[in-house]
Amino acid sequence: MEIVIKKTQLSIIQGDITLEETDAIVNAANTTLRGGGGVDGAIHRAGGPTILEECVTKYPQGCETGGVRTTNGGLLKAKWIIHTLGPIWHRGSQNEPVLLENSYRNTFHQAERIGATSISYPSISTGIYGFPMQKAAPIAIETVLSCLPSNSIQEVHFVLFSNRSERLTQIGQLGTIWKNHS
Ligand code: AR6
Repeated sequence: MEIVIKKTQLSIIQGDITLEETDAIVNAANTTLRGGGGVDGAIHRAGGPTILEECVTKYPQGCETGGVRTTNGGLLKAKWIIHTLGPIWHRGSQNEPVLLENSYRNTFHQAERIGATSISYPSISTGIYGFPMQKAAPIAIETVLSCLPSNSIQEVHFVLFSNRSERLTQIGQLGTIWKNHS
């Protein structure tokens, strides 16, 4: 599923983000930036040790919720990994939607700053961090849309890895929002 809004092409893709060929891919990391499970583990495994090396040397303090830290893409096709820390879901009691928005917005603007023309997002916080997919999907798309038009980003991929029903939920939500914007 894809659509062009304000000259940027947005696509929903099913697959493994480590195979993406966009300039930048976003990592749903943790506060230490030392790797972990989920998409974080997959990126470090596929990208090799230079990603962790740069995290350790450049970012000894790790990352705060909603923050961004950029490293090389190692063995991946992407030039850059933009690591962000999404919020842990506490039933919505700790400002999680706004923190998730910050992750999407800050990674998008960081991609623009480093001169990326394309970016791939995983579904931040919806795995181990427990953010409900139905709530996260509209935040993801609305926040990226609010960053458009962009001087540099021509392509945005939302890469979904999850099982079929979650995927359909997200695609349905994104589709509705897209319709309202087109
Ligand atoms: N490609 C695309 N999406 C993926 C991939 C992949 N290869 N692998 C998993 N996903 P999660 P979080 C999806 O748990 O919730 C880590 O341990 C997955 O299906 O990776 O932000 C970090 O170090 C889900 O929809 O990230 C942190 O400790 C989405 O990516 C913690 O997990 C996000 O799931 C962060 O938790």
